[in-house]
Amino acid sequence: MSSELSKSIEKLERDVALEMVKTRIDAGEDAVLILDECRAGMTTVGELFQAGDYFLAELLLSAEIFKEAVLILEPHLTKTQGGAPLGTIVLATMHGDIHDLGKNIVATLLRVHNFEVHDLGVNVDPEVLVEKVREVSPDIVGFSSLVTSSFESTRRAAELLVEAGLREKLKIVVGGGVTTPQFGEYVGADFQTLDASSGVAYCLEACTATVGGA
Ligand code: B12
Repeated sequence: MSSELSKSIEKLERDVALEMVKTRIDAGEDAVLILDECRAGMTTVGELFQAGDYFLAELLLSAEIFKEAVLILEPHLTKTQGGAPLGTIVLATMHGDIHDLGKNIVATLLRVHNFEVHDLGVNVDPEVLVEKVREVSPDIVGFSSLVTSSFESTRRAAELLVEAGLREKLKIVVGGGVTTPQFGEYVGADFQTLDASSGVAYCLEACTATVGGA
């Protein structure tokens, strides 16, 4: 996907990008689709960084632009339901990884869909995650992973859930730009995705099935 909006983010044209986001949301376009285009721009920024054309400063700047775009879009992600929460989710970016933009979007979308979300933040130790799972008995644990340096701690957290006898009571979902189906298998996840919408769709299905089948 390479739209004008993705390109303006890729080129770090803050004002152009934010103006486009405002104009398109005012014209009634779907906030989630606009977010997806912003994310595509971020992916290209990552590729430019990897190629040595961009440096950490550019990564940081892209993150700031993205955050501002999210601020504009957030009020337009309307609440779909009321009443009792559909399910409980513990979300975390594990030890070795400080990326949180994608995780924060997933958290917002899940709340919009009436899930109770416990977001543990970034650089989370596996033991801390397991403690939270013990405390709140979630239906789903969601791991966000953007750097390979967090792969091991993510897998360790999943292992600890098995060892604690908590694994069979919940589903594990992994997402984030560098994840693959192979990484999903490595962690023993039930679902792996590169986008928030399909992640939310999976969570909705998993919790509806639990409610219906219980
Ligand atoms: C912005 C950015 C940063 C920012 C992060 C700011 C922040 N607050 O998050 C800063 C500048 C801090 C940063 C730092 C670093 N970064 Co960086 N960064 C990026 C960049 C360009 C964009 C990431 C992003 O936010 N994308 C936008 C969001 C919305 O997309 P997303 O995270 O994929 O999330 C979506 C989906 O994946 C999904 N999702 C995400 N999580 C979850 C969870 C669940 C449960 C579900 C269902 C769905 C889901 O939903 C989201 C919305 O659709 C990526 C490039 C890329 N390809 O991703 C590199 C990238 C991730 N960074 C990289 C690197 C190397 C680093 C550094 C190590 C650089 C350095 N030398 O210091 C450090 C990391 C330090 C650390 N230990 O974590 C590499 C990682 C390579 C690798 N294979 O490990 C990448 C891939 C760039 C590259 N191509 O080289 N980075």
